[in-house]
Amino acid sequence: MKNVLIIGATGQIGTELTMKLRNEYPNGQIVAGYIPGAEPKGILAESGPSEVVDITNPQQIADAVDKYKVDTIYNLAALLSATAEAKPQLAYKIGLGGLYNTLEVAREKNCAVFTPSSIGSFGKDTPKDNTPQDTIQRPDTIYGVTKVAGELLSDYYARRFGVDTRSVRFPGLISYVAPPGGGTTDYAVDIYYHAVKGETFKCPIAAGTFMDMMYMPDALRACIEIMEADPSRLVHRNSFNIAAMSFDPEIIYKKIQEHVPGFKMEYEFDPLRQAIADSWPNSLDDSCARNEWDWKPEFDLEAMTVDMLKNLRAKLDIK
Ligand code: AKB
Repeated sequence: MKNVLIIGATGQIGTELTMKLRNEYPNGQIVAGYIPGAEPKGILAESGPSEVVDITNPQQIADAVDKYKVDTIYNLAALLSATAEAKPQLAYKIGLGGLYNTLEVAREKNCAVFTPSSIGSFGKDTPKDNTPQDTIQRPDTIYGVTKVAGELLSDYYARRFGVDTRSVRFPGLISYVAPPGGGTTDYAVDIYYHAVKGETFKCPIAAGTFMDMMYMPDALRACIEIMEADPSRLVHRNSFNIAAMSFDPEIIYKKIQEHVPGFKMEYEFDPLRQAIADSWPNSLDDSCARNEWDWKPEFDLEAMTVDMLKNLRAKLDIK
């Protein structure tokens, strides 16, 4: 990996991944691809090249790949699960149409491709606890449909055309730099903002709803380690279960209260997000990722909470 195009570079993952890649590959061109209206700002804009790359426009992808001699594409463009339900046609166009455009450019120009899948690729019929790597994937959401189809399409391009496609199934990602938008797991980010601001948090997800979650530094390492993994060890490609922690709203609430004693949470149920969460696994088995490319998370709930609270207080200038 030397010259990299990140499509969706100003989103929750892209903002931090672009900066990490620029730090770790100082001799490469790390190109922040963005859509008009979501321009890179500050250090993201100043620290390297950026280009308008709308994933629904294959020519823009091809032009950026040619201009910077890109060898690896991180395809981070997607509508998250709840937003995707409100705009299913657009979710399909970006999630699957965009992936097709990316894979075609990669096939023609010999690029490796990373496209995240998600715990959203599973559905009600999937075993809920310790969900295996290879299991039933019959999601009810358009987000999940694009993720499962994307896994299959990416494996097809690897098998049929030799495109080096690799991927992980992300849990809910918790971070303080750029906000997520429109996901089912976003509550686990929002709760920290409310805690540091001294506000009561209204939780949209019911007590007892367990989902896998991960702190962003672990997710960023996964993005890079999977693309750097020795291909001869990979039995799977698209997509690996990865896991770090699993909790329900009560567990994260109590953990934050240990550090912010007066913090209060109430429930304000969101039927759409609850239905989506109910169809997703409680916890994933990530042993294939551990065996095939030595995946190992570093942050548990306690370590993440300490770091999130510290960084959010600094970001929001709250003592
Ligand atoms: C979402 O909630 O939609 C995402 C995901 C788990 O893929 N965070």
